[in-house]
Formats: sequence, structure tokens, C-alpha cells
Amino acid sequence: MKYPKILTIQDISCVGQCSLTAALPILSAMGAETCILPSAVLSTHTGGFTGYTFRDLTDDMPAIAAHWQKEGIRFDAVYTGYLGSARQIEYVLDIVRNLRQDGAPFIADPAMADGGKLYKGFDDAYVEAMKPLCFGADVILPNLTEACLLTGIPYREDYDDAYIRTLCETLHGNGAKTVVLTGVHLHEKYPAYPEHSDLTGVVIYDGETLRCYPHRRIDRSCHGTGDVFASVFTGAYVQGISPYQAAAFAAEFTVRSIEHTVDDPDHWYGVKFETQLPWLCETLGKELA
Ligand code: PXL
Repeated sequence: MKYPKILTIQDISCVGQCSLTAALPILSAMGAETCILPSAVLSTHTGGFTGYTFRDLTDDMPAIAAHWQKEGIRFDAVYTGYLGSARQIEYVLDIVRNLRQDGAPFIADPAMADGGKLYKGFDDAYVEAMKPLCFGADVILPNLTEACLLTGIPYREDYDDAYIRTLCETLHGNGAKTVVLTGVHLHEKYPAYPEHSDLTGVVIYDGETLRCYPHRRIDRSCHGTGDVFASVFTGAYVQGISPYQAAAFAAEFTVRSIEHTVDDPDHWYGVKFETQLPWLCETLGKELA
């Protein structure tokens, strides 16, 4: 098993089981040294809480990056998520360009929208600023809404395979080397789980092959699942696991985490992914054996 040094750049939502409070334990459990650059500090995430605090850390970034540069610190992978401002994305691009080891992958989760809508606080300027970051990534991990915003293709709830293919090809055509599109509704096309008539899947496209990993769909939207998925994907991918296998692994972990949460109506703000960390370590160990 490798011992990669990963830098992840996303916010600290102090309460809410998303962003860094998910990425850090997940990547550590997967055997990676996990360095963090907080993009902002919030008292909670913005999905369902009101009155949260928000401290943008954009102005701290250049000095942090300059210090790392001076110390000769380099990372074996950079993984970005929810960022603090459109202006911050310029600094993040510099870090991605200058602080990676040769050949180190850059994984971008746009983390800006879901269900056809931008998250609170983001606007068109933020989407524009995100484009060069996401299109320069080795792997991009959008949901359908983010894929639409990045490509300018109208968001639809009802779609077919051709629509999904066009989204993936357009993202790839703009420069993203591998596209991992999450939350794709598969209707009844995939018989792998006959007990679930309604399936969701992850679509993986590398410019040549488009593959789909179908998984169980739980009829409840949960906060932070995109971050949980992206963290497990990154932890697996940096171990040399293929994008398809890493996406399948991340989907299984995410679904298990949701399944361990849905019976608790008070736990509406996140998923109890911590309960699945032993499964994660054990399964990763077996994959790499
Ligand atoms: O899970 C994505 C996310 C991350 N960080 C913050 C958020 C959200 C989604 O709403 O509000 C602060």
C-alpha cells in the first residue's frame, strides 16, 4: 500500500459532516497523509441551517502557499471541493500548478450545486471561475447539476443515455481527462438490483469508454454525500485503483453510510459515515492485497 501525501482544499463546516470533517477522517483511514487548506470556516454547512457564520480564508491562501513553496513541500495529489470565493479559485489554480509532485493527479469536485440549483452564496461568476479549475483536472467529480452548469447544457430531470453521454463528452472535450458523473438516474434499465425499481448510478468516462456503475438508491436526499463519495474516490484512486473501481468503491461506501442514517430522523444534516470506516479499511486492504 502506498503512503501518499494528499492536499485537500475545501471548507471547514464545524458541524455538518461534510467537506474537511469528512475528507480528513476518510483519507486518513485509507492510509494517506492528509494535508488540508481550509477555504472558509463556517459554523455549519449551508444546506438547511440558517444563520450560519462564514469566514472566507481567501486572503490567507497566498502566504500559506508561499510558506509551503519555501519549505519545498510538494503533494502526491491535490483534491479540491467547496471553495470560499470566485477570487480564491485563482490561488487554488496556482497551488495546483506549483505544489504538486511531477505526475501527481489533480481531482476536482465542483461542490457548488445540486438538484438543479447553486448552493446558497454562489453565483454565475463563481461558476465561470470554476471552469478553468475543473477543466484542468485529471478527474472531475460533478453531479448532474454541476455538469450542466459547467457545460451550459440545460439541467433536466428527465433524460436519456444520449443526454448523459453529451454531458460527459462536453466536459471531456473542455479538458477534464476523466469524468465521474454521480447521481445518474437509471430508471429500470439495470437489473442488477431487482428489488429496487429505481436505480441510481455513477457514470465514468475517460474519452474512450463510457461505463456505468449502478447502485441502490435511497429515497432521501442527504447532505454531504458528494463529499463522502469524492473523498473515498480520491483515497482509492491515489492507491492506483482505476477510476471505475474507485467510483464503485466510493458509491458502495456512500450508500452504506446513507443506509446507516435513514432510520434516524433527527440526523437530517449529514450521513453517519464514521460507522462505515472499519468496512472501508478492511475492503481497501483486500482490494490492494
Ligand atoms: O457538501 C457540500 C457542501 C460543502 N460545504 C458547505 C456546504 C455544502 C453544501 O451545501 O454548504 C459549506
